[in-house]
Amino acid sequence: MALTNPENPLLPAANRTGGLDQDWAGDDQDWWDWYVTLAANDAAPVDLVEGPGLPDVEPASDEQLARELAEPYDLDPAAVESFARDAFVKLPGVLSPAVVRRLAGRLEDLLVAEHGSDVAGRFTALEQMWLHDELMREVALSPRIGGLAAALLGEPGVRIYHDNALSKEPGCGRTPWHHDAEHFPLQTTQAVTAWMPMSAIPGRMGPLSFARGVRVLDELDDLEFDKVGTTYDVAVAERLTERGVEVEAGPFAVGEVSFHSALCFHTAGPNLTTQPRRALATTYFADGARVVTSPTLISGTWREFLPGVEPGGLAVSDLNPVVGRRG
Ligand SMILES: O=C(O)CCC(=O)C(=O)O
Repeated sequence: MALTNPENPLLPAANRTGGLDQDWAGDDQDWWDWYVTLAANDAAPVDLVEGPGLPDVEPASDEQLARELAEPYDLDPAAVESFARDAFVKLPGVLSPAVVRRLAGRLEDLLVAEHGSDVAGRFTALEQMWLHDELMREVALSPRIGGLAAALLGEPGVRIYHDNALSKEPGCGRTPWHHDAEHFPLQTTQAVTAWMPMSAIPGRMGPLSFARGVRVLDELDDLEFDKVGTTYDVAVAERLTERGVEVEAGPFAVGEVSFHSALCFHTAGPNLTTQPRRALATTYFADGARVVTSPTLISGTWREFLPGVEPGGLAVSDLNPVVGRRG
């Protein structure tokens, strides 16, 4: 059911008047707390079931982790074609269970340190972990992951926009339908996010789900973003159904990583398990891109990710090294 609150209490007071063409007035966690209110959810309460747990293996050592994240992935040319056609691809075995186990442990520590443990039902996030945590730095600057981003986009070099931890806590509802071209304030759509689950993610835990097709945006272009309620999310879902757009909503295996382009419409279901649904998500964009001239509040705290870069400027700062090169 679509909801339109004339005032969304999670929208910062400074953003309540006016349209989208304004800077986000809160911090990154405020953004996520607001953003998930834009998703429609079934009203009926559902019992939470046990999650899959973390991979049942010894965590990787520092050396194992660094070696694996530096090694190129053997990318099947068919996967490059399907990314170009579908706007996303899910790749098996990008991370070993031991590396996932090690990262999941570190992520737990970082999230608890930032948000505490009383977070049931929320979507808790962390950004720019790579600036202060060695393991997260290995992931964000990984030649393996960055190389995949460059190869899938067909770009000689890609820069990091930001890293992210996305923890959909037990009982948290859906992530609204969206595409990232309006989230990243970039003049290019040559941008991609690697979404790296920190466990297996079965259907009831809210795996990231993708509308298949690089031209899906053409079907949805006329729909108006709703900054206070769920009308946009509902309208996208209805339109996708009407137009027969296929949605890939399958589970993720341990070590499987998805890459979705800025053009890809995606959503995620609620987390109906007792385990947090956690993923690391790193976004890359084509070297040479510029920032749009009018970033919107949907771009959240973008200035933290491109410090010193002004609207219209070249998207380059000390925090945006080139991390991926096409092999
Ligand atoms: O993790 C989620 O539920 C949403 C993530 C997302 O939208 C993204 O990484 O682009």
